[in-house]
Amino acid sequence: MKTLARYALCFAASVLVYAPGMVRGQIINPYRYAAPSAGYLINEDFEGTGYDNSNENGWVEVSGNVLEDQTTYKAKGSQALELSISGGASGEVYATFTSGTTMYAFARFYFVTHNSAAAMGIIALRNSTTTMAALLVDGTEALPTTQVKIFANGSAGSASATRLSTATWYYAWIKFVSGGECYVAVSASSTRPTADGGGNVYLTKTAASGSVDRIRLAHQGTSISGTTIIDNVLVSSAEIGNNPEP
Ligand SMILES: [Ca+2]
Ligand SMILES: [Ca+2]
Repeated sequence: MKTLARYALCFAASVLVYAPGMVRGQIINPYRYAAPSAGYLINEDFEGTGYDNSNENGWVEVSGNVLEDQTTYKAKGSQALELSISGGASGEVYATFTSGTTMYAFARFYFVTHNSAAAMGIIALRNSTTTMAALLVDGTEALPTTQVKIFANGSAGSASATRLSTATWYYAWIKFVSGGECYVAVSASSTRPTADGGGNVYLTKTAASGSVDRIRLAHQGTSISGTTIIDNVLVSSAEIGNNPEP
């Protein structure tokens, strides 16, 4: 390479690696600006003060008592999200991501208390106006067990043969595909179920056509009181398998 061209290349490279606040010549740690985990649109463990800040748009706390630094109950690391409501309030927290027509999500959840008189969305894949696919727990079963349903195309499907309990960490998976068959899967083990019953939840329903750009967690309506913990939240355009990101 000719000397002039070499100087030009070196200058261009030095401009490219320089950023405000840096000492010129400092090498950028490539991991500092890397995505939190390859392939995930959201990868949130609630570690450290506040959120992981692992997606560009962050989290929005709409209502309820939302504690993102809760340390008593956690599935991964030392902190998890707690959402609790009482006295006829509602609770909602969500995060946005790049819109898609096929989307998968995963989370760990745990009921500390659950006094439900209405459906509650544990994981919902939504757009700004519509829930396209969601994992619901229904309020019609006696405590401490509760029914699980899939919500898609404007209504809930039939209940799972398996009921959920308080004081148990569950793994949850959900699939949304525009105009196609969605699933919700729940297990106390890290293996994603493909059949309903025997302690596992696996339910399917056809979704309406549309796209999703946000995940809503532990959404509680005004007829519910209780405390729900969420940890290890993942969103991807590719299917999420057994025990991801343990
Ligand atoms: Ca955590
Ligand atoms: Ca935190």
